[in-house]
Amino acid sequence: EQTRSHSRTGMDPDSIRRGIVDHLRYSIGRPAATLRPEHYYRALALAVRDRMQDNRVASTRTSLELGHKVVCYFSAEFLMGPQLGVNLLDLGIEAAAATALAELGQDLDEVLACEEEPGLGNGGLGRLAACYLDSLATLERPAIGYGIRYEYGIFDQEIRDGWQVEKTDNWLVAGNPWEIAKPDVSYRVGWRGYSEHYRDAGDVDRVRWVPGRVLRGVAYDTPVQGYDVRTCNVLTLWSAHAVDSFALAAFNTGDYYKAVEDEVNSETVTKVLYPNDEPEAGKRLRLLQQYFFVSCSLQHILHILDDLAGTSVRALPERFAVQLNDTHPSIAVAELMRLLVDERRLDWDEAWAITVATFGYTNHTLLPEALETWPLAMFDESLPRHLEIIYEINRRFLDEVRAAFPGDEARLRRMSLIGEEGGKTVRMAHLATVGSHAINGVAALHTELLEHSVLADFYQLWPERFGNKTNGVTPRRFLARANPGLRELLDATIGPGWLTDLDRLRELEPFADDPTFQRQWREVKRGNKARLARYVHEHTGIELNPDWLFDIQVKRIHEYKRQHLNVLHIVTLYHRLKQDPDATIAPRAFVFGGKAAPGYFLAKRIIKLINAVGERVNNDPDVNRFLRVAFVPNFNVQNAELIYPAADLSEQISTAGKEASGTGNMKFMMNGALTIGTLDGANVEIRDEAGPENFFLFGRTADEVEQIKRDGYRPADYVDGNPELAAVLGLIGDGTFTHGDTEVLRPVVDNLYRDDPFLVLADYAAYLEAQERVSAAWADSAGWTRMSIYNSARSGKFSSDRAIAEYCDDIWDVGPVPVPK
Ligand code: DL6
Repeated sequence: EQTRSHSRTGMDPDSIRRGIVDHLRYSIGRPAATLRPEHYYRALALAVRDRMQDNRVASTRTSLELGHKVVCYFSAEFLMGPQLGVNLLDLGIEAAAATALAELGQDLDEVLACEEEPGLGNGGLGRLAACYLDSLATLERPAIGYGIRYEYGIFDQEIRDGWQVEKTDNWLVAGNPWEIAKPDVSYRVGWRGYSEHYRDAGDVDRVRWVPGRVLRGVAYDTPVQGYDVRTCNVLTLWSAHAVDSFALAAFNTGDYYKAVEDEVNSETVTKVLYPNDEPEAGKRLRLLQQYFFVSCSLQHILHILDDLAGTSVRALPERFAVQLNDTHPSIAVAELMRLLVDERRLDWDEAWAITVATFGYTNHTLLPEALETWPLAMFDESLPRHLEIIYEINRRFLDEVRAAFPGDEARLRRMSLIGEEGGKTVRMAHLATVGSHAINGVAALHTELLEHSVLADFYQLWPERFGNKTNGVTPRRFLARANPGLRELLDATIGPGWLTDLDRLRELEPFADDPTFQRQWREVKRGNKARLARYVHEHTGIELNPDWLFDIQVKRIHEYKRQHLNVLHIVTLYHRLKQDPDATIAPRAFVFGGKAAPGYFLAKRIIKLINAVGERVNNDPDVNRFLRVAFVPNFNVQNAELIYPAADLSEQISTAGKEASGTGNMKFMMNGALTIGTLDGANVEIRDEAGPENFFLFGRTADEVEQIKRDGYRPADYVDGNPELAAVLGLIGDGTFTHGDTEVLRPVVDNLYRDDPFLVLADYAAYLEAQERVSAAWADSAGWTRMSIYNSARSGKFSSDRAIAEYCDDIWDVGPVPVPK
């Protein structure tokens, strides 16, 4: 048995080759002559999954047998990215797999390129969840990620005539070799209906919910392997189905069609990811999605608890820590109360103590329009019993507030779980806050703003519940996988081990001025730039010169992230070059990437603006010797891995106080880019770590932004006082970049001139000045290289391993559980 299992899942090239061949034959089943790289991809993925499953079984056994606490990360989004490459890295079998494939006449890179990435997230929030799963496994903490198995993830973006065009992302069409369907792990989830009061056998008043509709959730499990450890955790995603779909068919053919219709309707619940990076109130299906995955997950957790011999539901907080990733899963607070009070018949106080001890809540946004609320009437119709529970939570909570702040009626109104302004609503951030023992922001500045603005009243009531957990990103994917050249150089310079102890990058500092090391550093960067240039050329036809400064901004397109400020700089340079034919500037390639929410009018115009300016700049011989502009279509995890390592300059230019943290800023820094940025989100800490001399700071602070707004901001004043800015806006508005069309970009110019809600014009002059400092620094190649080395060397804090260790110590109380090899 031992030998058999060894040969089936051995880690040597021979066993892997046998695994591939077996899966080609038994799982894929195509004649040898018709096999293409995508078939080898699936066969290798299945062979790798087999090896992870061995670890998964051992991990489950270890954590259950030893009675350890498990982290449950509830998130409506997990932006996992391609799996094969990182799984090979984590298992330490990259070389063995390459050899095995070569023996079968296949190239690993070509096979890797066949993977369709699961885009089950919009941006930073979903990608953070994926990085955290990676670190939990690598730090050997037992964990389950719980989310939604969307059939269609974030749309694919095409650029046509400079405009974003959305295409559905049919990621499951060729099958998903990483997941294992678990039809036997299935739960019923109610919806609508009414509550019924009754007396139980012990003569106690009880309530039961009689749902009007019922769905069934089925688990799909994806193993999540830790790096260089045996721990393999799991991501459980729920898929919606009808209950007993065809049961009616036997009785009545008319009902047969009704039953099929029910099946189709039920499946729509997990059909598609909502493509907004900030939530949008009022979408009933979205509320159902949230409730659906939360209910399945909590039922699953209670089920695991029931299966543990001798463990009562009262032990929930000792065995499970549930983290709410933003408010999307916050209905969990009411659902757990329902499960405990209505179904498990605990009394309210005991159930509430368990609930609060179980949940932690991470806030990811301060933007008021992004704080999730649900219209009360819609909520009542959809989840009537939950609304009753929320009313009761609110009644008791407001009593507590009244006792702490007697006579403060305004405070009660501000803190209530029910909002009154503009029609009654359920405030999900308040529900999450009241139902959690720990509440955190995602960067130091963000947490401070949270404590003093959006959640100030709650902070005053329970200061001890608040804390900061600055985000982090996984160096396995964003350094080792994305930047193999740098990985090799690091191994050679500071020796192995840094990949799980990123603070060790500090050992690079003594080499920062060493000419040989500097040359090697520049060679790696140039190679990465050449690699990106090839990709850009292939996908846009635009040629970029890898010897130029690569100035990159990739992230969701949003006014507060201010891609248009970046464009104003480009147009300023264009204008200067056109005005003075003798002018020269340090040549720069500007690279953009990012998706706009399909309904976000201005964000889509900003994409058009970037592409229109790019078209003109790239084709004008007066300027294209110095400037190029490329928009990389369909920014996703896969092409992100090519983009971050190629940057010289990272654009982090959001209006101060608006970006909760940012995580792209960390990925750029790790890969040696210098940041031009505002004092916003984690930029503040990036600058602290890198040293102010290695960071290009500009712009108003969060306090100044608020002050300007209080004083009555008039953007036109900034145009009137700055002829160059006036000329730049004039060029955008007068059709220079749009073949004479003066209407296309008018909304962008008008918005800036009249409202400019994110202070683009107020920060324009400071941004230009900072960009001049960038150009001056770039002219000194050794100086720039030193700053680049310092940025990487000091990026250790931004590893998700550090962030997860803090969550484990301060919020979850979960220690390492090594799984014996
Ligand atoms: O915390 C992850 C990420 C932050 O880095 C970004 O700064 C922040 O904008 C993003 N927040 C959201 C908000 N979505 N909602 N709600 O995506 O979170």
